[in-house]
Amino acid sequence: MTKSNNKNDHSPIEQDPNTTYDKGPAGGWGSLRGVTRIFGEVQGSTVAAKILSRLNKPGGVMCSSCAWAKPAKPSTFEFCENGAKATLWELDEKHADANFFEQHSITELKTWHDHDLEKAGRLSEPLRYEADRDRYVPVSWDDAIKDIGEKLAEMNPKEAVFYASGHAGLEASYLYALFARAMGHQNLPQSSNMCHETTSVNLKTFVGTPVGTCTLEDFEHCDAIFFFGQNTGTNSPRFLHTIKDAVERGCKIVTFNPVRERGLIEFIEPQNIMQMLTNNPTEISNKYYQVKPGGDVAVITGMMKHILTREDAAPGTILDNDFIAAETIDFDETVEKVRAFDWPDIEEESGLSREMIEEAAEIYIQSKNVIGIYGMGLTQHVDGWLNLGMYCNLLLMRGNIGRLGAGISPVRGHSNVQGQRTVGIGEKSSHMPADKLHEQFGIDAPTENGQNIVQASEGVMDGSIKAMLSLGGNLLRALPDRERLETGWSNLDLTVHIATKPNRSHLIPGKVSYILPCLGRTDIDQQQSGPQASSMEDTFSHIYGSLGSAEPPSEHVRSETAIVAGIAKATLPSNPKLRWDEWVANYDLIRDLIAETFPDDFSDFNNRMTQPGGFYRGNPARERKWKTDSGKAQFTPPTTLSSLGQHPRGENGFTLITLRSNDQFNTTIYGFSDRLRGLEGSREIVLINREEMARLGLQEGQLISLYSQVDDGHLRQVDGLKVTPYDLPDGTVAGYYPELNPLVPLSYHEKKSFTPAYKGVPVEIKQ
Ligand SMILES: Nc1nc2c(c(=O)[nH]1)N[C@H]1C(S)=C(S)[C@@H](COP(=O)(O)OP(=O)(O)OC[C@H]3O[C@@H](n4cnc5c(=O)[nH]c(N)nc54)[C@H](O)[C@@H]3O)O[C@H]1N2
Ligand SMILES: Nc1nc2c(c(=O)[nH]1)N[C@H]1C(S)=C(S)[C@@H](COP(=O)(O)OP(=O)(O)OC[C@H]3O[C@@H](n4cnc5c(=O)[nH]c(N)nc54)[C@H](O)[C@@H]3O)O[C@H]1N2
Ligand SMILES: [Mo]
Repeated sequence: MTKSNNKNDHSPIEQDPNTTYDKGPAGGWGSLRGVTRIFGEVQGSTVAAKILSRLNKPGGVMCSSCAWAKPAKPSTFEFCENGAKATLWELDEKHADANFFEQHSITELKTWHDHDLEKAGRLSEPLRYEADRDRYVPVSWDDAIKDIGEKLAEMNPKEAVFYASGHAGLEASYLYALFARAMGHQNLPQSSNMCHETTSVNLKTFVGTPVGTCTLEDFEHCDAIFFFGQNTGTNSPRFLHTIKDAVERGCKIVTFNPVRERGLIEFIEPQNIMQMLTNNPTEISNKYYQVKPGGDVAVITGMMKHILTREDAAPGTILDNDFIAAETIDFDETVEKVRAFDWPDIEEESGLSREMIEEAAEIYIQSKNVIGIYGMGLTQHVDGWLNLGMYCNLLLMRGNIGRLGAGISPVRGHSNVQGQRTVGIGEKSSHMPADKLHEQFGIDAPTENGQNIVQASEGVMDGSIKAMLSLGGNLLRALPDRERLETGWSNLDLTVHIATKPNRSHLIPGKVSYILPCLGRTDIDQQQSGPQASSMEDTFSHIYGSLGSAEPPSEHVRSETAIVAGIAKATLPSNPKLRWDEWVANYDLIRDLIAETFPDDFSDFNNRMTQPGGFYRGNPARERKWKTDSGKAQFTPPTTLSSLGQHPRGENGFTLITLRSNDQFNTTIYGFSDRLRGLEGSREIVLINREEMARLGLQEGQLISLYSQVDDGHLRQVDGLKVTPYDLPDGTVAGYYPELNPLVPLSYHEKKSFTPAYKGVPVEIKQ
């Protein structure tokens, strides 16, 4: 049962001899080869090379890949393999223009792979769907905007949904959030609804802030970093430099993950000539435990039991009792519940031995300052709230929240996903203060909350939603229940995509459908008052300006800010306080508005956004100001040992985790090389361990089908998946997102925040 790694400090972590692995570490030469390949594919130029050299530096472009920090003192190349891929992908010299859409019907494009669709190049003129011709055809901006505005104005505002993927800058995002509320709805779902909504809702309950409490500085002072369900090497590779520095200072790294992710095992810094030439990686995790999916609650329960036993033996030496008494509530009830769980159940649910869990707890106890990192491995579960509650419990026991070198630290996804929320994109009234909107613009925003992405998708399927605007993103790939959603989507009265590249969602047009091509972050954004900067917020609540320097793909491409403002102006009755044209002419004015609406976060915004390292908008929990209902930090009594929820997983039942490869950014598939996992060539695969293969009589390379086990009257199935042996816990299968999304039921989501439970899908294998 307990087949996980359990090695002594920094002895190399052994690989399962039965599994094929690339021998290369994260970073290193492999990462350079990855960048070179994309450079060739998109016909990269000297302009592209120049933009890369300024990436994530003051005055340059802020990377459109992940939300990791942009340090005040950047290194020579402050970008990673995946940041370079995202940047080059946007700087594509090829164009998906009117000619392209003339040559290829929608029916034909639907047979294309996601990779090839985006590879067609940058969208370069506005397009309108013509059903008779089964094609998108060119349309003038004036006609497009006028038609969209008229249709939205005629509609009951509550029937419209404005989705935002976390790309667009704070300026466009603020206008989008303002537009929805001025129109009369708050249906403003965002990509974080599929991602860290579990964080936004539950961290707020536990410690009073919807975002992490750490900053980059903490990583210079921590003694241990725990990683639960975050894949640094693939999803936030620049973080590896920070971890490497911490390791070299003696900081301990402890990882819980069902998959042995290369980046958390060893890393070669591509900028370190000696390391590159000697091929001598830094070992990252001191301990790596292959927990069962959903088993993290059990792990932390076990760790807490051990900590309590140690405190019992020497009272006052292990827990931070003063902190617990002064700053927290519900500690006693939590302790009672933790003590009531038995070790055999903890071992069963976690897939780890008591010895392993106690060993991890000892590292925690021996470390003065501890940071708790997490990602989708904790948030995308039915009881994700309990994962976070338990993680906070663990940290609060020793006062590891709200002091230097310690804290709870979710690693956010899209480069501005956190910032979009800060400036009002979100379905709740609390996301944008109604009194300010009234004061600034004479608008009466709706008082009832709007719809999150799960609710909005239900509305698309049952016909109660009529229009869908997408500011970036690819919902029909990213969401669960693909087939049913596509049917509902094609019945929408209006679909509008503001996008940089074609994708699958564009190919399911509503009755009236537009694709509006927008500038990317690398492009020069020329407006009346000159070239405009935009801004974004990172995972540590720092805000930076970003300035594009590439020629836009064509003169017909507009900025997201201009497109949003244009549609707003065409939709809303005239209001002298909504000065859309003036704002588009000069984004400084938009930043002034943001500072007025959110004075605590954005005072003096225009001046501060050029500060190296960005400006910090602060975090109350970091200062032990708990903005919770009780005014204290909240302990959470565990109610169960697993975060998987109550679905049947019988003899043939497996828990499916959906993974990202090193060669994708969400639904954007750069290629078919998952180098860090040693998986090449195909994404239509299912990973499973050899013992389980033998038990089921499966052969390597055999094609099988996966079926969803959620029995709600809908058949969910994906065929043609190649069996691929891989070192995973028993009872677990893994495969790629978005290919396996048809298996995830929309109703299968985190209980409090509605985040789809993409990491714990009950499935069955059929041969
Ligand atoms: N290159 C690249 N970078 C990206 C993205 C991308 O697609 N590509 N996407 C961006 C976005 S939007 C986001 S939100 C982030 C996502 O980044 P992450 O938060 O790292 O998300 P995932 O890669 O989906 O999953 C993280 C890890 O969770 C593990 N895991 C699965 N189930 C469990 C579990 O039950 N318990 C534990 N402990 N671990 C589990 C998986 O094995 C995986 O290693 O990355 C961002 N950065
Ligand atoms: N099974 C499974 N499903 C998942 C996940 C999972 O782990 N497993 N992860 C979930 C997560 S964490 C997330 S965040 C969602 C992601 O869901 P989305 O945010 O909806 O998807 P993306 O793939 O990030 O969007 C890609 C598209 O954005 C457009 N784009 C790129 N850059 C720009 C830009 O600068 N401006 C504009 N306007 N458009 C741009 C391009 O047209 C591109 O095709 O998926 C979720 N789905
Ligand atoms: Mo995400």
